[in-house]
Amino acid sequence: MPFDLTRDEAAGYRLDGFLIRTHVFSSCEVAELRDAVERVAVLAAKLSETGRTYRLDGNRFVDVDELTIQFEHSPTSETIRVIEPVRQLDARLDALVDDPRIVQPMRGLVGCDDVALWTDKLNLKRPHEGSGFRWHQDSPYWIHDSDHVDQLPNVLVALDDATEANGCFRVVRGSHTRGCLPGIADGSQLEGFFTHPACFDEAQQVPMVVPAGSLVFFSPHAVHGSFPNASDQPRRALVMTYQPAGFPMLKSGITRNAG
Ligand SMILES: O=C(O)CCC(=O)C(=O)O
Repeated sequence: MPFDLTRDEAAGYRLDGFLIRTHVFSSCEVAELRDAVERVAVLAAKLSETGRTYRLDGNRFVDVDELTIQFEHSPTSETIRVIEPVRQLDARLDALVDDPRIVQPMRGLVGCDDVALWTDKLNLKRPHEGSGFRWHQDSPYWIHDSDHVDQLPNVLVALDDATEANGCFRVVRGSHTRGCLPGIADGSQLEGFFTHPACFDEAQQVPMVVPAGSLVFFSPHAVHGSFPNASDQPRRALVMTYQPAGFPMLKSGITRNAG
């Protein structure tokens, strides 16, 4: 298949815990995806008026059915930070789940001929306001809901040129090899989910400085995060997570096979 992983890519992913493909989507496709995520941001803002609001470590979250909308961290901010899951809100985003440029390499990373979606999110990282993500693995979030947590690789779809200034995504090279790592213990509500700094080498972080339309595949065990967006440019990204076909998605319990 044309988009299958090459042997070198598969070996690099096993070693590093991530893999980059640049210029996968054309500028026209990126423009369509940006329009879709902005439609979804407007819709999510409306939906959030009807949801259940709560705070974790002081930050505002709103749940509307299976949807979770996170707001930026300044106490009165109305700016959406993350929407999860998101693809069900827009046909263009739903279609992306089946894109062969994503599904074919995903089959290799999941290790199955057929794959399904596990979860997906939109990170908006707005200019000046977009907050950082502390170092974490995704697998500790999912271990209680999935019995195949090793088979939940992610793909980040870059919707803007990502730079150090706008808070590009970062992965700690080689941090994925020891399964779920212990969390920090700083008394915060989410402490279990932020990886203990003694368990990985921050100096091995690799900034994913990639053009819009690129893909970053990364292991569910890879320690990753990002710094705030201090620039006047957005750094929007969709992150989709796959699994073997036939299993239900994390939040909705519906099965969404891909491809
Ligand atoms: O987009 C980012 O900077 C971080 C994303 C992330 O950590 C996540 O989606 O789990």
